Amino acid sequence: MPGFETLAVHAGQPPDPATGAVVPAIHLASTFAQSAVGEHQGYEYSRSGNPTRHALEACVAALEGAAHGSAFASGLAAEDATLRLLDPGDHVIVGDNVYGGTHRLLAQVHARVGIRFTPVRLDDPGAVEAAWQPQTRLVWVETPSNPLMRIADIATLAEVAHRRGGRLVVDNTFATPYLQQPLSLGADVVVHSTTKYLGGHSDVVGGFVATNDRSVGERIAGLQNAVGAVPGPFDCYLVLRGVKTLAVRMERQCANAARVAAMLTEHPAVAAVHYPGLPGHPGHAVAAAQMRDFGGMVSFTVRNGEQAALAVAGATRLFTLAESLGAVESLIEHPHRMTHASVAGSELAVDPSLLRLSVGLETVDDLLADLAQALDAAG
Ligand code: P1T
Repeated sequence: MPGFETLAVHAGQPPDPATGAVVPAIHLASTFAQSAVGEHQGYEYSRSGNPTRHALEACVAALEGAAHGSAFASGLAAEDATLRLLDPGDHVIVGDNVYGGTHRLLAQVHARVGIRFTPVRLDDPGAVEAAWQPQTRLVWVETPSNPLMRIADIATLAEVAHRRGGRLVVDNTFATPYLQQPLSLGADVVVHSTTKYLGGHSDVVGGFVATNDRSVGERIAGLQNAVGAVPGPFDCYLVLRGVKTLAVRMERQCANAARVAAMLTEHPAVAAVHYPGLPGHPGHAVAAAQMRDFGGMVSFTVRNGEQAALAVAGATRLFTLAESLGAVESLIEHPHRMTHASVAGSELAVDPSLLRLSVGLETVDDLLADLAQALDAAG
């Protein structure tokens, strides 16, 4: 089996046999000629299948160790397809700290067609057992979670889900397959926002579903075609291009994030730092066991409350104030008012004094200096 970096560069994209081109072509065609009715070269219509999309699907599936992979127009489209595996009356146990849009998708879209869900702290497997209902079909976990960086034990949750007759879905957006391969730990389905580390350059929105379960893989591919939330060929090309450098980007982003987390723990304006690489993080041991490194995301609370947090977010010069994460440039955001505004006011609301950092590839000393001046000025 080739190594991760080899798969990232080559899986699904051999040189073009017709021209020798070493990068996959962007096949813009929406339709493909048939020599007789039903006789074609594997492609009929680009919603059903597109060569550039297939290259991406083969590549990311290989990185996740998956037999089946389907690309979607966004992370939420990938999540939506996965939730459509359920029937009315089915119940989902979902992490109580997930991307705000994931909760919104459950609460405002799937709940309307009879899907029920219970948010649970997933770093406590006992809480999952306690929340289990006869109709529970899925456990949905983000690890590390957005934005609190909580760690859930994937193998333990898979064991609980399977013993009870359910499936485990892991949103692997924060970790990426370079740091963590949920299917090898027992998860049934992996979902991604490829908008983040896989794309890696803040220039494309996309999603992905990977699985080794044939019936799930076939249903997801069927939904991709039937519902039609497919990414365009150029978007597929951008994600493929990003994936080639995933390993080297991730290594440096982990190293930079570790330095940022260490610096924040020392700063007097900071109350708490959430980074699984810190030995005091409650999920440190599990993260060390199931991840290659601890990731490029860090969140922290400031001592002086929401106004101080907003002031810090407005005072950084190198960290750009923006939603999203996982790209080459460093970002700062205020989850309570931005990415998690859809849960503000609910029991899942995020602490208003929390800030989230996506640590990028700039010179780390510049990043540290920028945070220090912003905290000194505003914290
Ligand atoms: O934005 P989209 O590609 O649709 O992906 C949704 C999504 C799914 N899962 C996780 C863990 C995510 O973080 C996201 C999107 N998150 C942000 C935009 C953000 O800034 O947190």
